[in-house]
Amino acid sequence: MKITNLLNKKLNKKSSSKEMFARDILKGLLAENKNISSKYFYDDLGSKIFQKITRHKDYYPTRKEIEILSKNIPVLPRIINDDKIDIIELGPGDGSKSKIIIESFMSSDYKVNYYPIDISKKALNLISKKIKPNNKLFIHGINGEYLSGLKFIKNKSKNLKLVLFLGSNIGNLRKQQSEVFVKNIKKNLYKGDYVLLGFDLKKDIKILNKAYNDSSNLTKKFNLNLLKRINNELNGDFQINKFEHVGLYNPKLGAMESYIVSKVNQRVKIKNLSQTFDFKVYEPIHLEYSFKYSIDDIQHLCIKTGFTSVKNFYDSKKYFTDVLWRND
Ligand code: AVJ
Repeated sequence: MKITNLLNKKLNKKSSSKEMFARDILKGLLAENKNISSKYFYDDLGSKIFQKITRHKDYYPTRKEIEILSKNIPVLPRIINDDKIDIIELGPGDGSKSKIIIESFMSSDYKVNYYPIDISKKALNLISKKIKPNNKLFIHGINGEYLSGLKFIKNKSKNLKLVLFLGSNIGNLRKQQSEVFVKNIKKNLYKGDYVLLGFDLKKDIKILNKAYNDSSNLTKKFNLNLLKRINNELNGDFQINKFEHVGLYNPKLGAMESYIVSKVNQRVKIKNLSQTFDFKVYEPIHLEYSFKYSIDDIQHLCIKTGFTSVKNFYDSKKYFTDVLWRND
């Protein structure tokens, strides 16, 4: 698989991303309401734990989305109705969903160019093991930010495009941010191109709570791994067992939120930040929003961003939806 590196080559990449991590942690832990961005979950161990979460019985989104894709995606090649396509995936994960989509286009005799875009080179290597090129399938990994990857591909090829942003990754963005993000996707497409977006739907709160507080404590491990990451990369001395994980649904926001809560009054030192941080007993650190959408919320986003809704695909329980929009 060909890989293009769009990350800043002038700077030493490792040190610059590490510096950004340090800056963000310092800012987040000095804030009035302590917080750490969920984008930092995915170091090597974090990505592995997330993989396990996606296969756990309490975490329905991945299973439901695979059900949707397996059942419905065979109609996509007919709806799109061409003989070649650029499939661009923002954050391909382990490639199991991508594979279903690519194969359905290939069996409809399309020539497919598949462009997975990921900030992590490791993620791209995983994809190159899982999905192999052939005479109908060309694969070109883009190591970089989503939007710079999209722009690069737009300049390179005028083929009809289908952008995949699956797994309800959009749920990590606040409503305002998601609007900006989808508008930016649109700017990097031509007229007639498509996007397929995965949204987790609003549902019974008990089901949500189970999914984000799984019975094997994988989510807890996933969240607390952030403290481990700070210990490893920034020389922190967090005692992980003195913190607890809390996942809860905020009905006003329509989002699952996760927090780490200090179990005791304590002081933590982070050497590389030359700083100590005081935690009061029961003081929270906010980690993640996972926004849940109603059909109306999704329709609203579609209209606001100027796309045309083509079709919504659902699993049998309507827990999740993948929506197909066209850039008219
Ligand atoms: C990867 C953002 C889709 O919000 O469900 C899983 C991350 N957090 N369990 C989600 C996550 C806790 C996941 N996304």
